[in-house]
Amino acid sequence: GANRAEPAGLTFPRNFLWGAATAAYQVEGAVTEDGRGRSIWDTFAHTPGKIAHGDTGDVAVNHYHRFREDVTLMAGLGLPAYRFSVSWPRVLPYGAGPANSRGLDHYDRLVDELLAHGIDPVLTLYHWDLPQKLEDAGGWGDRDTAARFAEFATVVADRLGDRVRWWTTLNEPWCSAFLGYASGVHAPGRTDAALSLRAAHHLLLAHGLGTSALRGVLPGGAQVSVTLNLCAVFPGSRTAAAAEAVRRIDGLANRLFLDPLLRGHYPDDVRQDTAELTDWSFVREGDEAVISVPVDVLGINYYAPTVVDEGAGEPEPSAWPGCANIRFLDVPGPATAMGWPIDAGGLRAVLRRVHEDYGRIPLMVTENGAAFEDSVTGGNGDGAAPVVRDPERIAYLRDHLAVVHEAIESGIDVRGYFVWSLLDNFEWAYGYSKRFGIVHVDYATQRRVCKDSAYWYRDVIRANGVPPARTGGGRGRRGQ
Ligand code: GBH
Repeated sequence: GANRAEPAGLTFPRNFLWGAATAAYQVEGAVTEDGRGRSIWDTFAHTPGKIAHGDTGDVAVNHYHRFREDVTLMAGLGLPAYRFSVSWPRVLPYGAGPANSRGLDHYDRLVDELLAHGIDPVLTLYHWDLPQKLEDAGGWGDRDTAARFAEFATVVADRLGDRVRWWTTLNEPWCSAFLGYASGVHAPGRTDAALSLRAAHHLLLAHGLGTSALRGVLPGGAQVSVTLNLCAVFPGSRTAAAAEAVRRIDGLANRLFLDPLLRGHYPDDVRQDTAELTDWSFVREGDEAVISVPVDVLGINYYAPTVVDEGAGEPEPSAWPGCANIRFLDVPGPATAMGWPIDAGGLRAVLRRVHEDYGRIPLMVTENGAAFEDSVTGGNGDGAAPVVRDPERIAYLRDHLAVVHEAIESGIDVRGYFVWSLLDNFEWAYGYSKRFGIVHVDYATQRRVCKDSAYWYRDVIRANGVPPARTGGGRGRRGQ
C-alpha cells in the first residue's frame, strides 16, 4: 500500500493520449524541394519587416530531411503520439489541380516511420500555410477556398486514411482569420476588419466541407476534429463595462467558432456587435448546417489567460474587429518569454466552459506549452553531456497537467494532451527568437538536445501520470 505521508502523483485514465506537436512551416524547411509550391508564409516571411530578425522557414529545423532522426528522438522519449501538419502546397502546389505525388510521398514516409516506432500519427490538414495561388485568388476571403480545402482533405485522406486515425481539419481558425486578415501580423498580412470576418466564415465552411469529405473517404473509427485556440477571458474590474468587454471578446474569440460548430448557428450578439463592418451576407442558407456537421473530438490549444476591461483598444490595425473601446490588461505575476502570463486557471476555465455550455463533446488539449530562454551547457567536446535546464517549463507543464487531471476527475471528457512543441522552431512573427520545444535545436548545426522537460515528460508518459513535485525529471536518471 502507498505510504500516506508520500505526496500522491496524479494518474491519468488508461488510453489517455500523450503527445507532442509541430506544424509544417515551423519545422520542415526544404521549401523548394520535391515540387512544393509557395504558401502565404513563404511570401510573408520573405517580406521585409514582417518577421523578427528577417527569419524565414526556408530551413527551419530541417524536419523534412531529419524526420527519421526526430522520430527516433520521439521513440526515445516514449511519445505515444505525434501531432504534425501537412503542407498544402507540397500536396497541391497551386492549391488545386493535380496532386504532387512527391509531396504526398513525404507524409507517407513520415506516417510509416511513426507507425514503425509505435507512435500514433495525429494529422492536421491546415496549420496556416495556404497555397499562395489561392491567396492570389482571394484567399480565405473567397468562398471557393473552402471548396479547395475539401479537395485537399480528400487527396490527403485518400493517401493516408488507411494508416492515420486522428484527423484535424484546421488549427486555430481565429488566428488565420484575425491575425492574417485583421491585424496583419500573420500571413497574408491583410488589415481589413470586414474581410477578416468573411475569412472566419470561409474557414469554418472549409472545416465543414472538409469534415464531410473526410467522412466519405476515411474508414470507420477515424477521429475527426477541429482545433480552436480558446480564450479564457476574465474581467479586469467588477464593473458592468468590464462584463460587457468580456462578452465582446468571448464572442469573437470563442463563440464565433464554438456556436456554429457545436450549435449550428452564429451568435446573434456577435453579428450585432460587428454590424457596422459587415452585413454577414457571406453566410448563405445552409452554411451553418455544413459547419455543424458532427466532429468526434474538439481540439483546444491553451497558453495564457486574457483580462479585458473598457478603455482604449488595441492599436489599429487590431485583431479584434469592432473592439476599439476594449483594453487588454497586463496580468501581474510570472510570464513566459512571450510575455504571456502563466496561469493554469485559464485552462480550467476553458475546459469547464466548453463542457458546461456545449455538452458532451470529447476534448483534446492539442497544444499547451511555454517559451523560455533556454541554453545548452556542456556538450562542446569537453566530455560533458549537453544539458538544458528548464525548470520553469517543467513547472508550467506540471501545473497545466494538474488542471487537466482535475478536469477529468470532475467528469470532463479530456482524451489527450500534446505539448507545444516537440522541437524549438520557427515561431511565426517572432522567428527563431522564441523557444517552445522540449527539445532544444541549435539552428547553426541542427543538433537536437533534449531539455530537462523532455525527460520529465518522458517520465510522465511512462507513469501515465504526473509525479509529485520535486521528483522525476532528472536527465535520464530514472530507470529505463
Ligand atoms: C499557437 O498559436 C500555434 O498553433 C502554434 O503554431 C504556435 O507556435 C504556438 O501557439 C505558440 O505561439 O495578443 O490578440 O494575438 C497561439 C496563438 C497567441 C493566439 C496569443 C492568441 C493572444 C491574443 N495565440 N494570442 S492576441
